[in-house]
Amino acid sequence: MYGLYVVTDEKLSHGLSHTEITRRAVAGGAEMMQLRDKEKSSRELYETACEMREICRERAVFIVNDRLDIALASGADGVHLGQDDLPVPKARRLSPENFLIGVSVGSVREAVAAETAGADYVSVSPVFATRSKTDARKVCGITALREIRAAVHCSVIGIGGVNSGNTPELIAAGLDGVAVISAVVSAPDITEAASCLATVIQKAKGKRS
Ligand code: TZP
Ligand code: MG
Repeated sequence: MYGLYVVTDEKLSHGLSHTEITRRAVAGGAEMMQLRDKEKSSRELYETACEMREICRERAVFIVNDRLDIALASGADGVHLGQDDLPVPKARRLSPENFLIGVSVGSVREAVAAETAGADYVSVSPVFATRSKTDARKVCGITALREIRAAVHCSVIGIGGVNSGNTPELIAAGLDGVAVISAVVSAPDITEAASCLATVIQKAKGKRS
């Protein structure tokens, strides 16, 4: 878990659906997939989540962004919450055993708070500048990322402007994995891009141990 974490986005996929992105990314070695869509109706999201649930079964961890209701209804493995979403303890109380809860954080204070509240992982967000999220907060950078890594015991991933070029330095800084949209979702060949990035992560983890 946590190696390559691909977040779906139909606006950046040159016409491919969430499910098609998922099929291709999982075939390339994505270990985690997140359904992220701020526009679909609840019914549409639910139906997409159910399809992604099936594609990921036994092959990748399936997470839903923002919507705990959709995550629970579709049988997802977890939910990813931002600072303005449901509080972690409330989400935890409503969730089954072993359900994963991830939280976006931008500082040591937020990371410690998320861990204390019961998050399974925190996502340092955005690590680098990104054009994929219009309302992204201030860039954290590698120094803050190291401080966050040192401050919590839970899994830590990074998102925002991550690609195969900067992944080695992120993994060397102690990240458990990296989350990406455009580096995989916008690539001409999603499976190949996922496979390349998964290999870069594996190699970088190998150098660490
Ligand atoms: N959260 C923080 S940055 C971001 C999200 C969803 C977008 C990441 O996209 P990309 O294309 O990998 O920079
Ligand atoms: Mg959110």
